[in-house]
Amino acid sequence: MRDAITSLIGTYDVAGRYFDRNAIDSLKSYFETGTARIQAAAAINTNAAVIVKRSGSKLFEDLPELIRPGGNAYTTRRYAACLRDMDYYLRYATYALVAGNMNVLDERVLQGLRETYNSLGVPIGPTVQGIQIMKDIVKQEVAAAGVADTTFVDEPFDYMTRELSEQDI
Ligand SMILES: CCC1=C(C)/C(=C/C2=NC(=C\c3[nH]c(/C=C4\NC(=O)[C@H](C)[C@H]4CC)c(C)c3CCC(=O)O)/C(CCC(=O)O)=C2C)NC1=O
Repeated sequence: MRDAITSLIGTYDVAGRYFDRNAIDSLKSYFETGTARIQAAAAINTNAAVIVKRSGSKLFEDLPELIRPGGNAYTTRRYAACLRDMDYYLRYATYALVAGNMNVLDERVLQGLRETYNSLGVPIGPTVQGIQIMKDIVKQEVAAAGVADTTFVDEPFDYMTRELSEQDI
């Protein structure tokens, strides 16, 4: 699992080089955004259960067929599995935000996920929609916690969306 620092060191070490201007700039930006990333993590931790619940409710409101007979989240067990997945996405997005690097998402969340979903008939489009709904709710919470620019919060959610949506050719 890598974070912003270890991944930078890895890159420069492979080349046997000292940090150059680019490296210093990205280190600067990592440390400058540190407080905001930690504030975001704190806001998410405090509100995680509510964020998951609200994201699920909004998703099922937008796509009610998911929880009707024949829908993938129909039955209590599958409804709960869906919300549990949303909770995974939120928790790992928080780790990625703190790490300043998306590698944890590849290693712990996305590897083999599309195949699992396809084999269980879990629809990718609605899952992606759920992740995007959650992103918006998280950004509201982070803004409410006093973080002025919440743009950086997009990255892990957009990353998961992109990786999940990508089609094998
Ligand atoms: C930490 C990394 C990690 C992830 C991401 C993960 C996902 C994951 N979601 C699963 C199932 C599932 N995932 C969903 C999710 C949904 N169905 C919908 O209609 C919605 C669109 C969506 C919720 C947004 C459902 C309903 C199941 C159960 C499917 C079934 O068993 O028929 C399964 C199959 C095994 C199980 O049921 O536990 C896995 C592995 N597991 C992991 O360990």
